Amino acid sequence: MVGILCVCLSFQIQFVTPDRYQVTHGVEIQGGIQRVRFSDDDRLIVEARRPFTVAEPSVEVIFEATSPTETPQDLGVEVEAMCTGSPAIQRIEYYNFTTQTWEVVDERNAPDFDQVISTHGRAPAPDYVEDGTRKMRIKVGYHDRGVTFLSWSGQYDRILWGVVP
Ligand SMILES: [Ca+2]
Repeated sequence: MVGILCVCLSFQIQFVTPDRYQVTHGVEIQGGIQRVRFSDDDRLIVEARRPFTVAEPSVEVIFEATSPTETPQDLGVEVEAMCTGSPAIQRIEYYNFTTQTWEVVDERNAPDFDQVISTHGRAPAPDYVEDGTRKMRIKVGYHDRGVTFLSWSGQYDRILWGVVP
């Protein structure tokens, strides 16, 4: 029964790409919103900068998209990105508009090749959609854990929301 439900829901899933992004840590080397809409190895590239505190990332980008509905049944995000520095941690966070906090949904050693990571929040899906604007917001950051060279970067190929209305 659960399997049938999943199949039914997956038929209804709507895919949404980012409307805009903002580089909050690091320096944009190669940009443009189109780059993060397609999985084509044409990437948004952000060069690392040493953060003010250890808790902060060296590279971080906030992405926003518009949900087809204010009250989705389900919501997830696929992140296809990589990092040229090692060792580094890749952290993916969703903005919860109800609690007005960021929630870590995935954290791992930063992949050094385009790796597609499917993420899902723990809160009810509508919490990740802003009332009125239907805005959805995530951030993907890279945290330096001892990279020994300069000029490393976070590279974002595609960000894709899947929303079940
Ligand atoms: Ca791309």
